[in-house]
Amino acid sequence: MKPKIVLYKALPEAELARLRDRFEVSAFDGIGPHNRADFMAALTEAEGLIGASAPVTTEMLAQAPRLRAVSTISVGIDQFDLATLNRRRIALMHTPSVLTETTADTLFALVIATARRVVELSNLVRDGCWQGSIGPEHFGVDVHGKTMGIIGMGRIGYALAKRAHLGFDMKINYYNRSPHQQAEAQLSATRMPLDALLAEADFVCLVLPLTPGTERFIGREQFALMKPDAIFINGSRGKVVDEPALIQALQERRIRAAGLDVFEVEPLPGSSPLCRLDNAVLLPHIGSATHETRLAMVRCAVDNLIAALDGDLGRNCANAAAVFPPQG
Ligand code: 8YV
Repeated sequence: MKPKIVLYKALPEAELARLRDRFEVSAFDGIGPHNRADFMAALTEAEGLIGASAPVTTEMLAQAPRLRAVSTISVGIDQFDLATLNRRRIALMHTPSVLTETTADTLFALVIATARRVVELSNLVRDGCWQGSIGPEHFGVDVHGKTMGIIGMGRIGYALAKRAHLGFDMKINYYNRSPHQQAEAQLSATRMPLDALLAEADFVCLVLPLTPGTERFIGREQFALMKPDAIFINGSRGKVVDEPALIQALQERRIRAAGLDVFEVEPLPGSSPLCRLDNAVLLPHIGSATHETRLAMVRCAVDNLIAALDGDLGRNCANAAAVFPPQG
């Protein structure tokens, strides 16, 4: 009898086949009103759960008494009821090792796009408004040689700092709970208090995970500390920022611009004031969204689930995120 698992995200056929070889799979393409009842029913027998882009709630876990492992196709684990997973010693696996570089590429794309007003000026051309040589009213600002303040020097923060320092001669300051020896040794990065980082940075890049301690970590007070020509980049989670305060800072030009890949509410409603700001570059949460990386994430998540349900968490322990059942 194959263990039963529930899948809540559409997978490439080859990866779905790998799961079906080993497990009895109840497959759902997302979780919504149209399939929630069937999803909840499938959980009752499930020993494993795999997917992404949907909260796995306390109610869902209560519906899954046999659950032994959850494998998320993401690095973020903020959509899980970690307390329940911990209490029930359910393994939560994620995919940190395969999306770091792609996500750092996306964040640096936002740095360039906001600094040089790429979207705004591309639209000017598309709209037939390019009437002659571009004047100062359309100039952007340099990136090379400027100061980048990174809030959260983890894997993605370090990959971003590499691009900035080694590729663009940028000075790297960072705010982190602990020192990052490699960033300091390899990139001459300077760890400093948040207020000092905000006051000095030309580019403030937020790369913290969303946790109860980081909700609305950047708000009115922090935006007020930033330089008026500072550019704010958010590659963490929307809820790590006080979004109304960000909107006000942009509307009042208290900061120059923002490049955002994440939002408090996703998808971002078209009615959001952010959609009407010419000094905001908005992306639909595409940090890791390349063909290569998303396939690598799926493969990693499938490997994680197989290892966890084989009872061999040590095989992929680098991807063990939040809880690790007792060994043996
Ligand atoms: C997710 C992300 O993979 O990995 C994360 O935490 O935010 C994205 O790269 C995506 O949102 C879920 O598929």
